[in-house]
Amino acid sequence: MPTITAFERSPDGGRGLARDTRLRWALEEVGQAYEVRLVSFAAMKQPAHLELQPFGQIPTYQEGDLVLFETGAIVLHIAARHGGLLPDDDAARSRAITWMFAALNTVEPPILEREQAPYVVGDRPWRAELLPLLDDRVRARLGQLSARLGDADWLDGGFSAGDLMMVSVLQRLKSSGLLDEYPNLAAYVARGEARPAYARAFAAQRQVNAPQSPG
Ligand code: GTB
Repeated sequence: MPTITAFERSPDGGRGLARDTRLRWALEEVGQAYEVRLVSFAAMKQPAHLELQPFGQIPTYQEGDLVLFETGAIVLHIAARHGGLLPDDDAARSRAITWMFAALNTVEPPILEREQAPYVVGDRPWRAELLPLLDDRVRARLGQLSARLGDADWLDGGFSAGDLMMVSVLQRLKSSGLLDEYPNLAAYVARGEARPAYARAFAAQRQVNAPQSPG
């Protein structure tokens, strides 16, 4: 049974935004049981964890002798070994993987940049000019993605690992209000979250991070 690592207590208080949720979701989609080893921030920086994840982060994935890090690589590994997250047709499979990369390499970076900027910039005088520019960089990507999705349910045919990754990336914008400017993207995220496998993954991480709250 694979073992993943997750925050001992996520800073998001159980909103499911830490990246172990992506792995939990993928594992739930394919019906693979898993174990979770919780790690503290301090332990993540210690040699034993750095052996698994050279950047001192969660999540990691261990399956026998195999140790993986990077959620993209891990979800791809899970999807490649089980049915349900990648189409059988070769071309469709490659397109689904393309959407995984698009989520991680094209859509996620401006979202993270926008999220982290206030902490990086602090109270420097140009803060008020910079933050709206970063909002616009996110809007540019959302507009393009929204145009491509149109009124389809998923990015390319049926639900795939590409959608799992894209929904996970977009979730990070939920509290910003930006996603609501693109109703088809907001509905797309809601569709992902309505999947029973996502509900199980969310509940499992919430059990760790907000055990007193029903969610
Ligand atoms: N590219 C790597 C991957 O995809 O696996 C990135 C992994 C990563 O960013 N891990 C974060 C981490 O370990 C946790 S998920 N951070 C600690 C550190 O770097 O020291 C990112 C995250 C953290 C917190 C929230 N939150 O509170 O809302 C959301 C997302």
